[in-house]
Amino acid sequence: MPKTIIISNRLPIKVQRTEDGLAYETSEGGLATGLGSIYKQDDNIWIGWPGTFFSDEAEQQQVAKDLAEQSMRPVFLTESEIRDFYEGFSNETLWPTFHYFSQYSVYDDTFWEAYQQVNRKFCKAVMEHAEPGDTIWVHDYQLLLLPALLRSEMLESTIGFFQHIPFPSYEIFRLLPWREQILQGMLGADLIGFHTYDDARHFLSSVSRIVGFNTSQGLIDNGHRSIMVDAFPMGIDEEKYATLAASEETKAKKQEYQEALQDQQIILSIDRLDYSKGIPQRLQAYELFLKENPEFHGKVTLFMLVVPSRDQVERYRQLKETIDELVGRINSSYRTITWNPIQYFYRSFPIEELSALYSMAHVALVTPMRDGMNLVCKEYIASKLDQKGVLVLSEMAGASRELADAVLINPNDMGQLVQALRQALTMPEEEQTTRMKNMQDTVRRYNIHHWVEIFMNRLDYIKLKQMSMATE
Ligand code: GDG
Repeated sequence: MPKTIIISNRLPIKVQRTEDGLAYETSEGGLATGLGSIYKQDDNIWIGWPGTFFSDEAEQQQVAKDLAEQSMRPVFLTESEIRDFYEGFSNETLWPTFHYFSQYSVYDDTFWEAYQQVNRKFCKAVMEHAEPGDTIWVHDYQLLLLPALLRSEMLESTIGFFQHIPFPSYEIFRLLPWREQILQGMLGADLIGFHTYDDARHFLSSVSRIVGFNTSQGLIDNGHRSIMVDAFPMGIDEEKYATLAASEETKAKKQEYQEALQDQQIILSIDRLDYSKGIPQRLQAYELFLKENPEFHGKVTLFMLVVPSRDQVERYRQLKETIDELVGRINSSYRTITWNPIQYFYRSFPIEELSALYSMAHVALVTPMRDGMNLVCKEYIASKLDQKGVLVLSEMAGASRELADAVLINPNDMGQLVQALRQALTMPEEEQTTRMKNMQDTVRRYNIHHWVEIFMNRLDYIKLKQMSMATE
């Protein structure tokens, strides 16, 4: 029976060596939940890196055997591959360019070589399991060359590709020395999905200008096949967040936090450490807000969670220092014996505590400079069982296209951010509820399961269309 193969750089599990042998920790991420309904069924599988280096062959065999029981197949990467392919080309070349920080991009042939080599390694791993008739779904910017590599091995197969980060405008994308090879790599797919129509439009424009293919109404004609490009805004497992928020554990945590914070108004900020998330700009806006609104002193707390990420990369280390300094400056300037303007944490929280923070926060401050979608804001909305609370959201996040009832801001406009904070903290309850209800409807309807379903349906549709065009 034909099967579905999901491929991403990381498997939805982390394998670790412990004193008692190998330990397996499954991911709770949204993608893992959504695709769980696919890869755990029938003979379907998920292929990716297990997150730890294994050079010993016996150990690799053990990991492969254990993962096979959970429908996963590992691709083992070496330390130098992770350095040059992942930290290098993926995170120091593609990530900054795709997030409009091209001045941070490193153009290094060694990185590019490693990127090609690892994409070929993934292709080989897929070919060990793929059979004619299988459906293949490749995820994200680490594997942009994989669709074409797979196509050259299996001309007739059904290949979908989804990019979780933005696709920049042609003027930015064309700065990449390997722009054409990257587009050709993606064009091996039958369906190419992005979070927003703007991302899809930018991609189409790059294809027509750089590769010269005809593009019309979301279809690309490469001379052999019709390739479909469309927007699929990713949702979350809304039910999971609503259930968590109603749990006794979350309620107890919420009460504990509220007592500790003495019923202050809480502004919540949660991100991975990344310059695309606009954390320093957010802190500067909060500092200005405190300066201009002394009546809020002692009454409001910014609860800021920064989750460690990519801290081997120098730019991320610098960003961490900038944030530390800003938090120190703001707290030392405004704190009193009984009040701290910012509660700052540089670590990851268990999901139950995250849920308590979401459900107690009066305001969620989500102000990325650029973000493919941003799931944190959707998780906040799903956790608001009492339908109170305000979302302040950057126009530069993909989520802003769906959440028109948020207080939308341009993260570069300090004055507007300060104004939005004031508006959020003083918004009448009735207005909060109206806005929250509308946003909850959207988050509930367009959840992660809906996202998976429409992507897969569209993939079937384009395949059928290609076949009917071939027989015409
Ligand atoms: C990429 C794109 C796109 C955060 N802190 C903790 C924690 N988290 C979880 C959140 C959320 C996830 O991490 C972050 O997701 P985002 O979507 O906000 O951001 P990226 O990681 O940059 O994701 C993005 C996404 O892919 C999906 O396509 O939306 O634009 O950049 O789920 O809950 N989870 C736990 N503890 C924490 O402290 N357990």
